[in-house]
Order: sequence, then C-alpha cells, then structure tokens
Amino acid sequence: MFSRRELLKSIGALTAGVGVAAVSRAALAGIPEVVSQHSPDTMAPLLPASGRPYNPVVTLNGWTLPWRMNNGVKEFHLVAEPVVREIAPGMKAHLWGYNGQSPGPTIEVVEGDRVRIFVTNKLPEHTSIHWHGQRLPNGMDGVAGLNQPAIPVGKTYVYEFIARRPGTFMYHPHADEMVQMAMGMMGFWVTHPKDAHPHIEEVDRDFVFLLNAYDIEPGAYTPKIMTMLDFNLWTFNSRAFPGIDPLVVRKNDKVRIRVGNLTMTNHPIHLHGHEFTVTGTDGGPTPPGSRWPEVTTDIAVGQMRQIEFIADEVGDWAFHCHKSHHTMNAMGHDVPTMIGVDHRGITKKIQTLVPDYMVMGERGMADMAEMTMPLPDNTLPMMTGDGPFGSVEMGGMFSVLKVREDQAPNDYSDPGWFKHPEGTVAREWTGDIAKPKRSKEHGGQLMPLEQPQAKELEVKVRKPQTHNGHK
Ligand SMILES: [Cu+2]
Repeated sequence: MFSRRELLKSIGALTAGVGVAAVSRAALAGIPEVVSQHSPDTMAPLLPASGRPYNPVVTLNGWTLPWRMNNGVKEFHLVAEPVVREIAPGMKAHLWGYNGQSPGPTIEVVEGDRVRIFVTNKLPEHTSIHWHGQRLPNGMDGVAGLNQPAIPVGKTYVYEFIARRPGTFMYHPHADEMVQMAMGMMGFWVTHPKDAHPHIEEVDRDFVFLLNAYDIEPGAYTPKIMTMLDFNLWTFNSRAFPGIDPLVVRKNDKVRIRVGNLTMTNHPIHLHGHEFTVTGTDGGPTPPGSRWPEVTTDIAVGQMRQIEFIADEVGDWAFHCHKSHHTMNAMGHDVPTMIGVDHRGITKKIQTLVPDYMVMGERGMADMAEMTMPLPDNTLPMMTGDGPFGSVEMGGMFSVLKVREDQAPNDYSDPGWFKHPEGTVAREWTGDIAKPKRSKEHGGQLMPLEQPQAKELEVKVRKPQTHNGHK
C-alpha cells in the first residue's frame, strides 16, 4: 500500500499546481484524500506511479485524478460540488463539477484493475454517478432509484468494480440528470489495455475531451438549466475558443484523440490537413477491417469516438466542430441576415435616439470579430481569437493542432504560431492573369477560351396538377 507521504510526493512531482483540499479528517477517515484542481490549464499527463504501466492521456484544459493503491485496489475520491470554471479568459461560469473543476478529473485505469471510487456529495441536492459504457455489477451502474438510492447531500457513497474492458468511457450523474449535466457534471474515463491488444495501437500523444454546452445569458454566470436545445456556449471540456489549449504534437507522431459528447445535439468534428480513422467507439476498439479514412466524424449525443492519425504535415491546423454556430460564442443568435442591406440612412436616424446603436452584418459578420463594441461583463465576444494574420473569427468548439518538426517528445508546451516557409502562404495576386493553356495534350478535351453567351435557356416548370392536400 502506498503511504500518504509517498502519494503526496508523487502527486506533487507529477502534477505541479494540484492542491490537497482541507477536509474533515474525522468525517473522511480511511478514505483517500481529496485532490482538487483550481486551474483550467492542461496538466501534464499523470505517469502511473503505482499499478501497471501505461502511456497516459492528456486532458485538454483538464487533469487526471491521482489514486492510491489499497491492498491491490485502485482507490479514487470524487467530490461533487459547485465550482467556478473559467470558460475562456474574460468569462467565468458558476457550474457544478467534481474536485474543483467542470468537467471533473479524468480517471485512468488498466483493464483488469479493481477500482473503488468514493463519491462525496457537496451539492445542494442529491446525486449519483453513472459509469457510462462500463461492464459492471448492476448495483454499481449509478441510476438513482433504479440501481441505488441517490447519494444524499453531505454523504459519501462508494462504487467498486473491475474495469473489465479497455476503451474510452465517461461518467456523469444519473439523478436530476438534466439539471446536473446542464450545470457541467461529467468526466472522462480511460481504461488502457493490460497487454498488447490486436485492435489498440500504441500512440505518441493521446488527447481526451468532452463536448459540453451551456446556456449562459451574456453578463450572467450561471447556466439556465431548463434549456433543451438552444444552448449558446459550445465547449471542449467547458472551455470555449480562444480558451481551448492547442493540441501540440511532434511531426510524425501517432496521435489519438478521444471525444465524448454529453451535449444535447450531435457534433461533426473536423480536422484540417490530415485524414484520420475512427479506431474506437462507445463499445470499444473497432476491428481494423471496419475502418475508413475521414476528415470529419459525427459524434452523436451520448457517444464516444476515438480518432487516430499520423501527424505528418507541419503547421497550425484547425480542429473544430463543423456546425458553424458551434464555433461562435453567445450573442450570435437572433441576428437577422442584413447582408446587402444598406443601413446608412437609418443608422443615423436611430443614433439620434440611441447613441451607441450599431448595425451588425451589413457586409457579412466578419466586422464583428474586430469591433470594439462594449460587451456586458463576463461575456465572450461572439467571434474572436488573434492569429498571426488577424482575427481567427471563431469561438466555441475550436482549437488548433500544432504539428512541429522540433517539438520534443512529451513536450506539450505551446510552440507559438507556425512559421511558414517562404512562398507557401496564400497572398494577393498583383500580376497579370495568364490565359490558361488548353490543348489536347492537357486533358484531352478542348475547352473554348471564351464561354459562349448563354443563349435562351428554356426552363420548363411543371406544376403539380392534382395536389390539393395542404391547407
Ligand atoms: Cu457542434
């Protein structure tokens, strides 16, 4: 068994910045001490100091929960509690989470580990934890009322099971679920294979994050909990761009990204510059014969996906949800399309009544990224993020895969912006536009240089003759 001092030493050495919270010794005697994290920075991977070795994951803007070994059992201690989460610099949210953060810490174990998790409830209402995707005894599945009584306020419950299959999992409450998930209660779980597995490859970098969404009115701090679909903050691990750390890798690294979706809609996650394959789902690793290359994979509600690729193209590659309103922050809603509408006269008139009045979106919305419009306190700009060439005009579920020739193995520090080799950046064309050469040698068919004017184009419109259904 690990002594307390050894445990603290190893935690201190591996995750600088993690503090041990003060807890009542009498109340929690014999239970692993509570380790909390109050920084939204990405913590270095937690190398296993006890138990079987593995290559640990990196939780984007998050951290991994240390454990102690107790007679061969891996013991963890989660505390469900209100937390303050910085969503991005300039905005904090009052959420519920675990051990100081939302999402909670990542739990990492090895296939075959016997795991014991103590859960202390410091929320103002009862809770429970469901271990999403795990094989376990029915009474450990965490559905309050069905598999166990809900954990009352102030009480500590214990869950115990063997991590039977390797893969990517999540944990979240199964008591007052809509409210507690809308408030940010969720976490990641990774079970590494105990031996070489035919469908699980070794990787150099292994990133994990949860997709989450909040409805926080501009200027407010607490999510609206009754929202069903109309969320306005779309986040990776409760962080919105530009608050999401980049995924930093070395050229030719084999990279795995594990994503779980605990929002109320699907997210097509898209990577630039590389093709990946989906190597795992909620149900475990996918057989290699079932995999195909993709650059976008849709992750439905409640699903998990593992994608893998060789990062063989240096650069700063966008990595984001492809629903464009999910790469925007609050305030992007209910704005009518004004493109092509000239407001010059009207604006002046309204400004005599409302001096700060501005019109948005007359030439598209790009102006908004650079606008120095006053925002309510604690509100993120809708589209923002300074890049090397100007505003990135993004928010929400957006980050950057930074592939560098000279990034040291296991170094996750931000290398800054990519320095493009001379002549490899799109630029304004100032020369003459050369007439394209067209000949039979270049592609067979001869295309005329001048397009003939479209003659009369006849469009036949056929009206439905026997349609009298709708009123
Ligand atoms: Cu999305």
